[in-house]
Amino acid sequence: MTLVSGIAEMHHEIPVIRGFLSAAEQRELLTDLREIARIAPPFSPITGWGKPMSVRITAAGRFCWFSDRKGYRYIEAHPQTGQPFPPIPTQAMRAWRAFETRADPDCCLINHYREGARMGLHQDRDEADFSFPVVSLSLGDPALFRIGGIERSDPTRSFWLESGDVMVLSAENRLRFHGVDRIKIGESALLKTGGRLNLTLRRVAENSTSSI
Ligand SMILES: O=C(O)CCC(=O)C(=O)O
Ligand SMILES: [Mn+2]
Repeated sequence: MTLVSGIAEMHHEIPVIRGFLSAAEQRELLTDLREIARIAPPFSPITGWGKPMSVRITAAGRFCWFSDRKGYRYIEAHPQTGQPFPPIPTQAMRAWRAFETRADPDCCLINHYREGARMGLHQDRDEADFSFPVVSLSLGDPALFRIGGIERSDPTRSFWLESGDVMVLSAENRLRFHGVDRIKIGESALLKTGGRLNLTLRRVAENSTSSI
């Protein structure tokens, strides 16, 4: 693995590249994300229990993760507009290509955490080929990220993910259970209204050839 910039720290053997995105690159990405949110407005998926998730999501690229009472799956059109999702932003694509050059991602899931939002412990296992990583980018307020093993009951460890950090879940880390316990609201000045954005770049389909 090539570490393009910043210092890699190992947390539970998970590579986190602190400050992968410079302040200017974070602002550039945020500008693109605002445009994406205008075209593909963030929504709160409904869990299998019928409760809306506390995180609001949207996506760039071919696929967006989605959940309703029927279960969860990847979708190719925005649930409200019916339109395809916009292209993956340049800075996000750059982050993926720093770690994976065999093929581009076909999904950039965008999670927005406001005060009180969290994400329960889960695995990312709805993608076709686990030999491709999940590359995660954090923007805005810090998140207390929890990661365990490949069984739900395995012990977990927590660390903070901050604005500009990139984390790579690959190889033996790809199927570890993980989640976000809380956000430290008001720490970062990047998002005017506070909160955190998390982008996860993924390769969902076996056969996606383009990056959009
Ligand atoms: O927000 C994060 O850091 C994790 C997000 C996540 O696990 C997911 O979207 O599947
Ligand atoms: Mn996940």
